[in-house]
Amino acid sequence: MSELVSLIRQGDIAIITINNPPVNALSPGVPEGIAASVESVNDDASIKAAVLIGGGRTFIAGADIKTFESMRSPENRRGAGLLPLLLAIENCSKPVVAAIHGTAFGGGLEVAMSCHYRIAVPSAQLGQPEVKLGIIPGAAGTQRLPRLAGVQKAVEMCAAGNPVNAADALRSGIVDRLTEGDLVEGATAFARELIEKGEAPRRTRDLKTKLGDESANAAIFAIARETAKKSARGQLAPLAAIDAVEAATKLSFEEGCKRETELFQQCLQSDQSKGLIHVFFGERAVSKIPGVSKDTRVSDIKRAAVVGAGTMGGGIAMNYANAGIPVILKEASQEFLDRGLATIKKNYDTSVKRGRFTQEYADQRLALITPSLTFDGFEDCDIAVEAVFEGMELKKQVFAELDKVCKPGAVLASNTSTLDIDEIASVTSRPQQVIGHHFFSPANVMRLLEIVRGKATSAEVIATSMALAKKLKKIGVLVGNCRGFVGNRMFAPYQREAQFLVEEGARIEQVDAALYDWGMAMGPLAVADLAGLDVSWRIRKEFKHLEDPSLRYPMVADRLCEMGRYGQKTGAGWYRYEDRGKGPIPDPEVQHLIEQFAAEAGIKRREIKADEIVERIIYALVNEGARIIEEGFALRAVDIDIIYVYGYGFPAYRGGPMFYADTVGLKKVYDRICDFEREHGVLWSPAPLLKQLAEEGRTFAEYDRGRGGGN
Ligand code: 3H9
Repeated sequence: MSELVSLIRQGDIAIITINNPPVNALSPGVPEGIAASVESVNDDASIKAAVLIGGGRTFIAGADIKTFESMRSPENRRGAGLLPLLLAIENCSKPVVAAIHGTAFGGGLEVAMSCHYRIAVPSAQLGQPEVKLGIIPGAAGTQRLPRLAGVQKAVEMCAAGNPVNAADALRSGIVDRLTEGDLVEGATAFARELIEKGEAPRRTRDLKTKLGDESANAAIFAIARETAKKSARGQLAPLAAIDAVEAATKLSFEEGCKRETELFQQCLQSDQSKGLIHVFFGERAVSKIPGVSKDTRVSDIKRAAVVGAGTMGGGIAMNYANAGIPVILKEASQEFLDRGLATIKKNYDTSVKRGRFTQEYADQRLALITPSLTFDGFEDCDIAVEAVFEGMELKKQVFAELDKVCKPGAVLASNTSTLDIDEIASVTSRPQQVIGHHFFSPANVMRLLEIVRGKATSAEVIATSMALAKKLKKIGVLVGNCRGFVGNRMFAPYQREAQFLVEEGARIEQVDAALYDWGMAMGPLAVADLAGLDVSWRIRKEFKHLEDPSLRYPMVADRLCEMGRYGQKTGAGWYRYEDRGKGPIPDPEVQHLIEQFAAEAGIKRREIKADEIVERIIYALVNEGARIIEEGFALRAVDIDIIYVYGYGFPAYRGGPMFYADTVGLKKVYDRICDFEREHGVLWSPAPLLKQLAEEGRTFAEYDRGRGGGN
């Protein structure tokens, strides 16, 4: 039929195959190809049934997300022509069987549901993940799914966006049968049965029995809305998806589709969908590194070693174990080793209790971790990760030792969050093998891995680290070797502004609430308490000699540390903590301390509104981010966005700090930063790149594209 969609015949059954690698997205040409094939099936009297299948590794993974930008324009607002295609499939006069392997996601599941029957292999995944892109199903998914799977299931799948496996899909009625053997054979056998039984096409849109009754549905929708408000705080699409499924229960199929299209378009036009789609492509863009190609050699990491069994080291060892890689965990003393192992065990126990892992799985993972007080066995490891206390001298000692004991090709990685990788590498005979692997706490949970290249780090070690990140189920982002690298370098002015604001008159909890309500996972001062105020205090002391004494300095955090208030771990920091797991409690003693300090420093206190709090704190990120891009320590603006979304709790629906600045408009952001410079001085001097882009009327995304990167 076409290159993208082919039709072959097996006797009186037509096999329609979609060939649009890698994921058979419904790109231009694919819907047209399917429509033409269906027409042939209708027109050819000798064809009695059809099978629709995906070529390669999957069924259809959805609409082509790259086309969404053009779908935002007013002339293209009818759901990319998919609704008529699906009606054409459903109206086919011969039974059409969807044969599903890999993923039937989004528009892919919508296509499958417009077929009259569905058969899947047991490993298939089916889902309506659109809310993860800030949109809702736009080709009748919210209308057909409740007719097949019932209202409860449809609401869950459309509002949360999580896929179901084939067994679940069978139980809930989304697929009609599973086949263990060859999918084409299974599907043609199914089609043959339908022909022999003389089954007429069964149109999903005509099914009504699972649409439930109004009072039971009302409870389902009310609970779903409550859940979505909590689990997808601030997001529009999950609520819109629930509205659309509700429409399926109250309106005719045609009217329901109209309502779905309206809601789909509202979501598609939102900044939230732009932000989430930016993050979807960004996650993939960060793996593209100039100078590292598909041909760059990647070492297979089969055995690992971690030095340091503290919070970070233990979490890192768990990552390796969870990926099935045996790992030695080395500590200097039995006491620290026992403590580290006890924490690891507790983490696994918690996961078992919460139902994330079975006991057997947890036991297997734990057995992959070999505790040790010596470097014995390091000679067989393909990587050694140093995760000791954050201090240059100690790190150098460890690397000198690793250089002696590790085999020549081994990767030597440091988990430092701020220290100079080149200085660390200088004590080894192989700086090309040395790299930063900066994990984020808790290391077994947070998805970001900042991969820090030193000046000598080889392309092979970078490629190996990127591939390893994937294996560890992390998102690896390559950054350059500057103080704090990308994430923590930007976090310093972010924290600084939060502290200046409390000195200037905002309450601690007001600063945190402003950022939380704006979408951050936690407020900045609550985060500081969680991370431990002593950690950044130690780093500030290490770099004190580099500070310019004429610049304003946030004093209160140092004062809190001097008082032994290190945050949650000592029961007091910016807040007080009474019980572990209970929230922070505002502490009048700290408030008093701040007021006293402000008076001594001559800072005039005033009322500060939430908008200003957000601007001061978020624009501080943007300004530093722009400097980092210009200085080349981040490859692209999108790399910074991914770092902040996956490492710092930045709301994905705002796309990351640099993308968010694009949505506000760089001129507006730049002007505001100039205001701040006038009010607060040189710490706010605008980054030259920001100034340049603002003056040229461009965005960071355009800047990325102009340099051949980004989305
Ligand atoms: C939708 O369907 C809306 C409908 O209701 C209709 C409305 C009218 N489009 O992830 P990978 C690219 S919304 C375009 O590395 P994996 C991806 O960028 C859609 N491109 O592979 C990458 O490109 P590159 C609902 C897509 O095996 C390459 O394919 N569907 C799309 O790790 C390989 O991808 C979804 O949200 C796409 N739909 O994972 C599913 N999908 O090589 C989104 C992928 O240049 N996709 N690409 O970097 C996924 O979740 C994963 O890609 C999948 C495969 C699990 C399928």
